[in-house]
This record gives sequence, C-alpha cells and structure tokens, in this order.
Amino acid sequence: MPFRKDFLWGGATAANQCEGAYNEGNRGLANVDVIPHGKERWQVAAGNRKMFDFEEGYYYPAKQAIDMYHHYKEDIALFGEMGFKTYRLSIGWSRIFPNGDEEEPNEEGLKFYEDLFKECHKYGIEPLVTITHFDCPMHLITEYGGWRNRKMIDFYKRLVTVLFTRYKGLVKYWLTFNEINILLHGPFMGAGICLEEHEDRYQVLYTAAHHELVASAWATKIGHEIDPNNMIGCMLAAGSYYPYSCRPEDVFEAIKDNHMNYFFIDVQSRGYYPNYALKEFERKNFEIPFSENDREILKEHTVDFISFSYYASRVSKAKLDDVEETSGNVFGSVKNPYLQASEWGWQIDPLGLRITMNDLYDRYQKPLFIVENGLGAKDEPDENGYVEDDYRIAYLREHIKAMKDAVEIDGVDLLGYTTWGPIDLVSASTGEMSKRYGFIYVDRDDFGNGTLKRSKKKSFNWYKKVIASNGEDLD
Ligand code: BGP
Repeated sequence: MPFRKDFLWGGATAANQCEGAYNEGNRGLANVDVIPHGKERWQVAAGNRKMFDFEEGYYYPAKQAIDMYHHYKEDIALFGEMGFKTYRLSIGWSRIFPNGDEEEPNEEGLKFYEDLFKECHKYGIEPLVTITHFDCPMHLITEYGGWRNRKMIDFYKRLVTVLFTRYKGLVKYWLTFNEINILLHGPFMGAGICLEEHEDRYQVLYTAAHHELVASAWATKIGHEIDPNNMIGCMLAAGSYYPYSCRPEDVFEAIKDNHMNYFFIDVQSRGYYPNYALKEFERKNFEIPFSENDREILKEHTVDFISFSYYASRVSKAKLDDVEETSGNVFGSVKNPYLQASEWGWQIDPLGLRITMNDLYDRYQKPLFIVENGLGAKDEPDENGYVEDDYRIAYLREHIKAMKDAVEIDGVDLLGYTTWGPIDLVSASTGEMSKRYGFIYVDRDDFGNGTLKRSKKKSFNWYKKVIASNGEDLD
C-alpha cells in the first residue's frame, strides 16, 4: 500500500472564504473583508488600490461567504460522511483579537473554534489549522502598517500563544502562514500592505517577509513548548517552474524563478537565509532588519513538515518575445504549449505534482503535506442541486495517481492530502462563487443570491470511496 495507514485524507478551506458572519461574535474588521468582487479585486489584493473599508457600489463576498459560521455542524457532518481524516481550516485572526493589539482575546471567537474542533473530533476528523490564511485585523493595518512593522511579530506571538494553549489536545497539525510567498505578489492580501508612493517596493516587501519568517519561527518554538506533540509546518504556493526549452538561458531562468518561491521555505525549513538571496539583497542594498535573537530563533525553530498548494506547474523563459502568458494560482507564468487549461486558464498538469513533490522532498528531506489541490469549474446543478462533475473527478484522479507514484515509486514521505474547497466557497483570486471546487454544492451565486442549501455532487461518493480504500480505488 503506497500511503501510510494514518494518511490524512480530507479537504481545506479558509475562514474568509467560507465563514461569513463578518460582524458577529465580536469579530473585528479584517483586510480580507474589504477585498471586493469584480475587476478591482486584484488591484485591492495587490495593494495598488487602497480600500480600507467598505465602499458604496461594491459587493464584498467575504461578508457572508457560505455562512459556515452558522452551518459548520452540517458541513462537518458531510465531511464526516465522506470519511475525512482531516479538515484544514483557518482561524479568523480578528475573531480572536478583533483589533489585533489587545492584551486579552475575545472569548466568543475562541469558543467558536473550540466547538468546531470538538465537532470534528466527533467524526474522527483531525483538524489541520492554518493560523493565518491571508487575514489580518484591519486595525493592525491602519495603525501599524501591516507586516512592514516589526510589532506584528509580537501581536502574532500573542495570537499563537493563545491558540496553542487553548486548543492543546484538540489540534495537533498547524500551518503558520498560508502561501507565505503570496506576500510578494498580493501584499495587501498576504501581509496587509499597501505601498505608499515614496516607498521602495523591494525593501518593504522583504522587510515584511523577514517579519513573517521570524514570526513563523516563533510560532514553531512556542507551539513545541506548549505541546511537544504539535506538528508545525510552513505553506508554499508551489508548482515548479520548467524551462521553456533546453536552451541553457531558459534553464537558468527556471532556477531563478524557483529560487524566488523557495526563498521562504528555505528559511523556514533550513533556518537561515540562502546565499542566492543574500547576494541579491546586497545588489539591491537591502539589509535584513535582524534584531537581537532573530538568527537564533530562525535557526533553532525550523518547521516539522513542508505543506504546499499545487494547482499547476509554471514555465520560465529568458526572452519573453513570442510567448503567451497564462494565469495561475497567485501568479501566472509563460504558457506551456503541451498542457490543457481550466476555464480560468490554470494549466492542468498532474505529472507536475509528482515533479513538484520530488523537487521539494529532494530539497528539504522533510515530510510533505499537500494541503490544496483541485479544479475550479462552473457547475450546472439539476433541480435538486446534484452535479454530474466528471471533470472534477478526472482532475483529482489524475493528481492522486501522480502523488501515489511520487510516494510509491520515488519514495517521497507524504503525510496527507486535502483537496481545496471540499464545499463550494468564495474564490480567493476572483471573489466568485461560480468558480467551484466542492464535492458539496452550495446554492449561492456571485452576487450573494441563493438559499445556501448544501447538496452532494457526484464527486462526493467518489471521494468517499477513494478515502475508504486509502487511495486504491480511483474509478
Ligand atoms: C490558493 C489559496 C486559497 C484558494 C485557492 C484557489 O491561492 O490558498 O485560498 O482560494 O488558491 O484559488 P482560487 O480561489 O482563486 O480559485
């Protein structure tokens, strides 16, 4: 059997994309609330268009999302029915600390997640918790400027101390920052940063990166001290870059692009800045804002495992003259002429998952955890909300096969696999509901209409079988 006996099959969501109830339970406003649906979404997420509050004339999908805040029992029961061994979810930071800089946490927020974790355990589901999945209390942005400010490390430390203490015995698997590399591409979404005109983008973003990296190492330290059983991982928006051709220039371009991604994980996993980054910092006159014991914290508190999202591979080319670009998760790349793409232009490459797994495992020699993978597609439900989603099954089947090969043939150590959006939820990149990933259909459209009724798609029973057979039965 290729997968371990205790292989963690399941699904993954993020607070801001499913919870809704943005102003209930004393929750404070967060960056993720004010990122609208529509063509300005990415401008806001990237911090190019400052939107620090709700504005007239925009629709904000995170406000209600799929209202999991009120439906979680029903939703977790469905995950239980599919046989989930794990459920990845994230904590809304502003539920726990509404402003982010309070001394005392908000009990209602803490209780909400405690109940939710207990609900998971009823079904034998192990929670896998992302401490922050893109969200940052708005007050920390307006008062402190988000992660460009070193004080964020202390606020984050306070948050994680509260979480590790309160949920000791309920949660064992933790991820410090979702897709930490998004910070370079969508700084408002990833780090609560809108660049001011006088600011140097490079300096600000790598300063914020240092703060997040140090905060992540602190979380690892604190988490292990509070409970040595805790397993704490980093999280990368992965997808290896291929050279466009075997021209050495293209091959080298791919090395450089891969470095940009690995940078964060190199620090989180090895405990020090890689030379290629130090050299570039020198050229750019960037001095890492090391404080007293940062080096030691980074060095001594590296992650236990490497988690990542994988939707597609990417392509690098030295000369971008006659090539097409394509979109992809978090950031696009040159289009690969050998691959098909989803309706949103994300290229489909199951073997790329095996390649990415090999790259990461060779590089870090730590267990991997695939915490996002899936196909965003338009579904057409019948009158009962049933969807014949063979395209989704086909996508997942091929990716699971590739991951099986990576484990069985290449010997990669893999802890688990959680598909993205086991229940339809709001898309991070577009704010749409119609970009659906789920095994469970949710009656809700792109503008907030619908009954929120949940119904099973064809893929629901298929995934149930996959889990029950520990990945043997993929038909
Ligand atoms: C990742 C995020 C998720 C998720 C997923 C799918 O970047 O971690 O939050 O949304 O991608 O992307 P999208 O929702 O844009 O289709």
